[in-house]
Amino acid sequence: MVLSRHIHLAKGDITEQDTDVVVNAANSSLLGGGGVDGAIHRKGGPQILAECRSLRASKYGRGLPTGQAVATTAGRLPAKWVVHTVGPVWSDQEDRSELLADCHRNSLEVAVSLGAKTVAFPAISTGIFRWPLKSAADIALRTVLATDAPGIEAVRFVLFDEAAFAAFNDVLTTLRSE
Ligand code: AR6
Repeated sequence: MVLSRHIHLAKGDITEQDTDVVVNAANSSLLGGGGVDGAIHRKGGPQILAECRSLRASKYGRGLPTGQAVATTAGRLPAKWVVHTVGPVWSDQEDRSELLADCHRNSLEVAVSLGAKTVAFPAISTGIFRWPLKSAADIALRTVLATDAPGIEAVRFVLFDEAAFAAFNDVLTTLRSE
């Protein structure tokens, strides 16, 4: 595996990141929720929700499909843009890994189209959507490393707690030794 892109792991809160883009683990309604989504709307203020509502009205009347990504400005957050993506809900009946990979690929593609240089991701789907941490870390890191994203210089995974940080750190250490 080519480790050309700078990947950093940080423990912390995605709403405090000063990267050009922060990625939101949204739901298809784009109208907010708990977890990362709740924190981004709470701290970012009403402008983000207003833009999400107009995206619903103009382009995504049926909601943003799982795996897709779309940008708004970042309101009062330190970032310039929020890229909202919808992770898959974990299933032990069906392999939805490609949808989780799509979230990362499509978020990077949107970030490239915005001219962003730096992107922060949370551990998409690992909270309310119940995806096991180690598996999510494996998919997220492999996908970001393998995606051609011209102009993106650094990607930061912002992990909220010790368990998430440890899972991403273990996987990244393994990938770096492959
Ligand atoms: N900064 C960074 N990571 C966080 C933060 C934060 N402020 N808050 C939580 N996490 P989740 P999902 C971690 O539930 O699983 C919403 O209702 C959290 O510990 O935010 O993709 C949406 O509207 C976990 O590791 O996202 C959807 O309905 C990770 O971020 C649904 O939840 C993701 O947890 C999406 O669920």
